[in-house]
Amino acid sequence: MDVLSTLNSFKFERTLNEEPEKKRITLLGTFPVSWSLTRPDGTETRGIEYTSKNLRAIIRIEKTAFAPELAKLFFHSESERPTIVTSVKLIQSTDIYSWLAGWLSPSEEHQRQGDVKIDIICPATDDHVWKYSPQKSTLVRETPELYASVVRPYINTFPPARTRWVTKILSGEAEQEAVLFSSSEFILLPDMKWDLHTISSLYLIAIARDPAIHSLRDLRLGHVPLLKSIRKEAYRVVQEKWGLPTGSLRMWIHYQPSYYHFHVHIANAGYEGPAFGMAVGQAHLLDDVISLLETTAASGIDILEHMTFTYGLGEQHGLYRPMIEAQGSLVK
Ligand code: M7G
Repeated sequence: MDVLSTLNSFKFERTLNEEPEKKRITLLGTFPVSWSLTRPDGTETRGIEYTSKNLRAIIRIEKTAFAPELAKLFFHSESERPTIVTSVKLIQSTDIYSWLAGWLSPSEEHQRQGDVKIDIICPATDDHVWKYSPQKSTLVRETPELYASVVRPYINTFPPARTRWVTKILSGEAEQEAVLFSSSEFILLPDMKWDLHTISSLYLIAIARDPAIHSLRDLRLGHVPLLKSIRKEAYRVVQEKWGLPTGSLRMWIHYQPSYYHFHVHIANAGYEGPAFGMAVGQAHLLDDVISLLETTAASGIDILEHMTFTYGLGEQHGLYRPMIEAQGSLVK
């Protein structure tokens, strides 16, 4: 089935989240079992064969940023090229101020990146539905004891399917044409959040090969060479491929992450805000983590194992209830 026919077979159920400030909307619905998409390498991803029911799916639609090279194509200019604004309507005009609604043509340049980026998760689990639903966040303090009694058992409940996308990338089964760097320690590739065009919102992910590192909590002094290698190779790649200099990247680690297979988020330093997973408490700068591990090395303490971490949890997060109940008596 071609991509458009697949998309059109989506049966809308309800809007999960509206985020006008991010020009994004998230929908819940279903795809028929015959759902399939052809990947860039020609292989197919399809619905699960053994189910006879429709597949629950989440679709996120986000307006893409304007590429800088589009600027000259907005209206008639010295260039012979056609403009990309094909229709306009005046909304209002007062004094020296006027505002209009405009419609863009699918010009060649414009088509390259698309008007919208559409993310599909199919079949979507309950965890996905909770993750993409709007919810109030509460701060919790995770002591090493709470990690051992609440968080670690929570991580252990995850079936391998939860990180199957990671193992597929690491084994070479998925996204191979996109890989930017690969070594015996980690793999570097574009994050699915990136539209692959807009350099100002460049977003890469480095995934460690060692499945024993579940999160920030598991990092030890022995992992510093891995962390430094991620930092070095990320800078080398973005310099060679996109001409971005040292200092142009922000690299961070989420705690809590959604996926407990260690990875580092790498984004253009100019791309920031809590909406992009950089909230205080959630995002830990890679540089700071390296420094923390090195500075405390002499004391012989595995610092990240012994720290108390404070972070926000959405009320639908799997850890929310157990953490709130367990920490109640500990908050002083
Ligand atoms: P996280 O900190 O575990 O959770 O990061 P978050 O999603 O709450 O940030 C996982 C990162 O992996 C996110 O930045 C995702 O966008 C990215 N990601 C997730 N999946 C399922 C894929 C995928 O299949 N391919 C790629 N390239 N990136 C993914």
